[in-house]
Amino acid sequence: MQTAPLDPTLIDAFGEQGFVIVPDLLDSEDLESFAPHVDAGVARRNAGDTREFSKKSRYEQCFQQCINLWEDCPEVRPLTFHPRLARAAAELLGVAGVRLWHDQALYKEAGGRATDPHQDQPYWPIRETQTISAWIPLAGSSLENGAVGYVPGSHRFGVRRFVNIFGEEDPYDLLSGPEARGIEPVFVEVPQGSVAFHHGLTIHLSKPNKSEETRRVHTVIYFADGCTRDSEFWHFSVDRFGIEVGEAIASPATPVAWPREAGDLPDAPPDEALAFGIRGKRDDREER
Ligand SMILES: O=C(O)CCC(=O)C(=O)O
Repeated sequence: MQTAPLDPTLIDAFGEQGFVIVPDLLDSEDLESFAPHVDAGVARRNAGDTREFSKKSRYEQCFQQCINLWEDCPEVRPLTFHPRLARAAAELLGVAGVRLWHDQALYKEAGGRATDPHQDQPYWPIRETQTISAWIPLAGSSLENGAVGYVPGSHRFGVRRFVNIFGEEDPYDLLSGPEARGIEPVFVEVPQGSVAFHHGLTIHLSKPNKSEETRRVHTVIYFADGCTRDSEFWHFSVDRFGIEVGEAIASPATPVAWPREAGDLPDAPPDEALAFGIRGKRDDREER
């Protein structure tokens, strides 16, 4: 598969704003063929959950979060390791290579609540801040169905604050605190095939889903190859393979995504028991 370099104006915009929408990065036909497999993975992970929506936790009402689908859904693997996504991530970060931190489906059900403002990086024990997420709406996102909003430039504010958005209490509000500097988030609609990238330190949130359909999104989180572990903070992306504090994060849990030969997909790690982030739900964690 051919990949092309990104338009430099997109790279500049990402550097300035901490987020950017890359238009038409993926083919709609490709997404249409991947989408049923992501749907199937999400359905399988949630099989047996017969609760009414109103009985779910505050966190579960934000979205169904299914981590590391690439490991147990081989049909999703080519999407997670799609060379156009990974190359774009490396170019936006300005690095030669990136590894997968983890992927995750974020399915916001009809009636799903807003995702509270947060930064991603404080959930990860990665010292360096060369981290980026690709947010891929399988059928597009709209202001009605749970569009994401980003506080422009917030990745450069010097803020790295843990916000527990997954508990039962209203979390600390990053937007009304001093951290966001009073700057309003910019909400973006992402058409099918386009991909929204945000930096790990960008303050972001999403709108509730007021539509009748689930907002179906797959995401892929990357970090620059060479990044190191910064703390004992437990995380399935490092602890499954015994990456020690200070060591470079490199193991079968976090394979190189770019550069990588087209069609060369990594094998899933062997330890299935911890593979899916079951112990890694963010609401189980202590505040750092
Ligand atoms: O999909 C959402 O509602 C929020 C997305 C998000 O927090 C993320 O991709 O880091």
